[in-house]
Amino acid sequence: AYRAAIFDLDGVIADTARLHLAAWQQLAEEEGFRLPADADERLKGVDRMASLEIVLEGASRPYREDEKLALADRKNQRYQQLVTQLTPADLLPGAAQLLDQLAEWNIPMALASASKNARAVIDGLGIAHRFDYIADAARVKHPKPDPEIFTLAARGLGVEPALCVGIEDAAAGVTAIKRAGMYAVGIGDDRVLAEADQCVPSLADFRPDSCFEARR
Ligand code: B16
Ligand code: MG
Repeated sequence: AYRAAIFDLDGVIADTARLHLAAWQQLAEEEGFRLPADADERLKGVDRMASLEIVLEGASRPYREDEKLALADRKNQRYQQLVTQLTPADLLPGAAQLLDQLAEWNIPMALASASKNARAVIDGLGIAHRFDYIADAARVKHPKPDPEIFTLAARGLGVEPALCVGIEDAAAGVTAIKRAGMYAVGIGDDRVLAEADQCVPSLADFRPDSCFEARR
């Protein structure tokens, strides 16, 4: 059995992808352009500045570096406003039950989210007390699919990567988990997440006893 669980946040535990998208949409409207049609899928797990580059594909003029930083900042202000409205009702199906079960089994848990707003999100969702370690996205130099954030989370928990289970909804995230040497659970479409060791449509379909057992 594995010894620790390391979770991605957006799209796995929290229904926040729609909030990111709404904030980008608002920005695009203010700037007078449209988001690329496949923006929602492509923005999954991608950090803020890389997300901006995707969003700007639809823009009608090039933006300077200083303008890009200002745009990213404006999007983040819109997003943070939306995050203040999060409640436990915004947990994705199965998330609360799984966190409860793993806590009961004494399985250490960490968060490995690319979001610099992860702390505010889990506070709003009422699940901050479940995590023994939160990998700080601001400290991570190489974004997913680099394994850095998952490796950092395992180190934070003090558990060897080979004994960790990583749980992700983005293909780049699943790749990051595998490169970290962990067992990967994919949440979503198994054609997109083909690299995962196990793929389920949602956390509600994940059987904790397929990876973990109670510890004392
Ligand atoms: P922020 P994850 C990612 O979180 C989101 O999926 C992605 O859409 C977002 O742009 C990124 O966090 C950065 O978020 O702007 O709040 O720092 O899926 O890795 O939990
Ligand atoms: Mg995600």
